Amino acid sequence: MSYDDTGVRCTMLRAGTSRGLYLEARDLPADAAARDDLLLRLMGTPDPRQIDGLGGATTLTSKVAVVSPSEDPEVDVDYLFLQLGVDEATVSDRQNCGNILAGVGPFAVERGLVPAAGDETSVRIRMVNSGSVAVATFPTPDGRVEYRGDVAIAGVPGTAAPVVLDFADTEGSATGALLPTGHVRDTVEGIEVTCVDNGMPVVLALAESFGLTGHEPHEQLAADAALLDRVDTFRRKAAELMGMGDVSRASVPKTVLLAPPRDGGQVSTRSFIPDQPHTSIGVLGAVSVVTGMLLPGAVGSELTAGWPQGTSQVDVEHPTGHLLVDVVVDASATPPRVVRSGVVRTARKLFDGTAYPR
Ligand code: NQM
Repeated sequence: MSYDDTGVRCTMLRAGTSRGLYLEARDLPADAAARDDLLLRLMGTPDPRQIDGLGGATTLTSKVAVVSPSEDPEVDVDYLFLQLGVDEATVSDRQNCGNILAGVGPFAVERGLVPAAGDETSVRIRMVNSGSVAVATFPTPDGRVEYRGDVAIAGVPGTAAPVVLDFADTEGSATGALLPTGHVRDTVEGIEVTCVDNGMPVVLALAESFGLTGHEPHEQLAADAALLDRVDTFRRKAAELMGMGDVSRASVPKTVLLAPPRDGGQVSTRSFIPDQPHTSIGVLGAVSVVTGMLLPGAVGSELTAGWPQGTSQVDVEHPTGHLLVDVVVDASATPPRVVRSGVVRTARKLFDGTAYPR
């Protein structure tokens, strides 16, 4: 079938601080190469402006969720995340996306893949990229998804209904281990790092190791070509230690630079995804950062000394505000174990209709 004439049924949602195209697997070609070609043409990739497609000229708005009913009785739907390039014709399934995940439950109810269950519906979602499961809970009064609400998240104007995400089995999502190098601390290019993967493989280093305060605005980091180059070389070397091989064309691992907080949070972060600075921070990226920091001896663990006792919520500062994550780690286990992780996001349906590839 040619999609050029018929187009393809597609929903666009803003989910967390990302925006994506949500499609049902049954509406797409079964062959992965044909599917990827169609998605690239829908998004308008490759083109730095994506002027002839639905992408928003950034990686955070060139994301796709492919959703299908699951054959596994333990979950409701399968969610495959695909990261499309902007100016390069790449489609990668090597990472999860916790922001796009926030739209999967509402999409599944909208499409009748999962029935609404009273005032609130919980959808069990398998993240196909890693095999791990998340439960998304959101309001569904009168059997319809309610996007309106009073929860504000940094990086998104206004307020919307909460989508609560609880993660399970995210340890080693892309690398097979919470500590992919086997150590809590390593040295890469003379810089002390902690490599950790609790949903997203990240390389943690102190911002001061890169001659930064860790409070620089996004625009300043984005304009610093020498820094971006250095971060990219650094993460490629770290990826080798993490057993990830050549990641020159992969969107993982991410680098996250840490600094003491300065806006009432518990840590300040500057993330690179993978070689451009993030305007905020990824969801699973932030979960992985906090997980790493909670391990004794890890880079950044010294910053946890003043963290309040009796709560597992951690306020992560990023260039455009705060992200609150909930992480419990059993650091006394060998190897350390994640007990719980979660986060609150919001989502909003932008359109539902037929999208035409170029
Ligand atoms: O870490 C960006 C985002 C992400 C990924 C990226 C994400 C996550 O902000 O779970 O959400 O790391 O490329 O959407």
